[in-house]
Amino acid sequence: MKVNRYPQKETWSGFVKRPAIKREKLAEIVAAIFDEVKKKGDQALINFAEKFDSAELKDIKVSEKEVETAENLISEELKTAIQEAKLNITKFHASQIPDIEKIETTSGVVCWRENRAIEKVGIYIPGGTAPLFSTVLMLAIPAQLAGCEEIILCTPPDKNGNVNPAILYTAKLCGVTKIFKTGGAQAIAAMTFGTESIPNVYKIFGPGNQYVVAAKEFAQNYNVAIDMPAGPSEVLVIADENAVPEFCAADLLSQAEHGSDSQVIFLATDENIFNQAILETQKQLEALPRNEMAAESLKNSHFILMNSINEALEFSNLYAPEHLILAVNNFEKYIPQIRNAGSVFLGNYSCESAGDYASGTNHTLPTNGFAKNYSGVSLDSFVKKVTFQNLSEKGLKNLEKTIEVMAEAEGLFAHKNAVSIRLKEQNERI
Ligand code: HSO
Ligand code: ZN
Repeated sequence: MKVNRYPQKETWSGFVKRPAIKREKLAEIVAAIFDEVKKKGDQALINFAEKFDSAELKDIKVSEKEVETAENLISEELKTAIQEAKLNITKFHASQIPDIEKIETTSGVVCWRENRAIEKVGIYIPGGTAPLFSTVLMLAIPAQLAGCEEIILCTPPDKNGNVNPAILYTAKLCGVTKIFKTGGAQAIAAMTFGTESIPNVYKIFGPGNQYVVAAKEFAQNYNVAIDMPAGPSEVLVIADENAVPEFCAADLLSQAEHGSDSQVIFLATDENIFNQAILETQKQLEALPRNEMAAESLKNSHFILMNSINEALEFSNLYAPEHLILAVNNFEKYIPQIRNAGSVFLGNYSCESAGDYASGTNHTLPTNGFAKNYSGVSLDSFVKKVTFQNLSEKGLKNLEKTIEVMAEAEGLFAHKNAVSIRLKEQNERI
């Protein structure tokens, strides 16, 4: 970890920089994979599963029987936990369904907006070192609440051609309509073009490695939308003299254990808390099963002593963290100053894990500084908003002059005519 005490503001830009990712090579590889999937469909996916996942597959679609079996493979305790989390995530996301409000902008002119679900969405869930079934909850629950008709899920198979049972159980519980054993860029290509088994979708969600990220970017060339640009996971913790160093260390490590490229930043205003948190982080790190990964990620991480909470918040807004933890007294006071952050955790008991799993908020959040211009996934991510309007004859009359003058000034006479032709008779009557 890199330790700094009271750095000058001019040096901050060095701390907020994320490690650069080389992209050019990836684009070529991804384009070739897209090509192959477009040409050969399911067979390409079967071949890629053999090459990249060492799995021999006959069928890429997960069968009903496999889903049923999965239910018996996981403990009752885990099922209960998943159901409990689902309740909270559902409550929070259901509250995002808007009431329709019709607005009369001018007398006789009524405008409103309605949500329409994206009909077909695709969820990508990585396999590998940590099977993130919690991400299934975070994506499938709002998709189902929004009313998406087709919710498909792709995830890579293990060597035996199986999918993690907790992923299957959660997918079924949350209304995923079809599950496929395919991973990496090829899964994204399949959801983009469709294959014999996999339907094409209109929007693709979910985290993944650099190939998946590059593939999601590439998919946008084919009119497919994506949830957001991605980067490694990150947390920024701000601590004052009332923070608990053990808690801060645990929070930093919970993000660091996601991967060797995760970033964690610790900002403290109290020297004592600062020093203790550093020692605690090292101590807790040793006891973690994934400590190699976390240790690697800590190498890119900054522990910085700051002059004040206000200064720490200024730094945080510049960094725009995916997760911001405010382990400070009177946190309410600072809320208005928070500009750029994906999700904020207030007070000593609001750990990031709560939001990662079960409090109700979504854990698919903007990383890599994109909290400056993107929101995390929510119900809105699964809908389009369609506007409606109805003008009575009187309503159009009330806007007649405004529209005609503007249309004429833009030199668009058909636009002007669309109004005058409707009001011709009325104007003659007057
Ligand atoms: N912290 C991750 C989400 C997650 N954590 C899933 C545990 N499981 C998002 O940044
Ligand atoms: Zn996490």
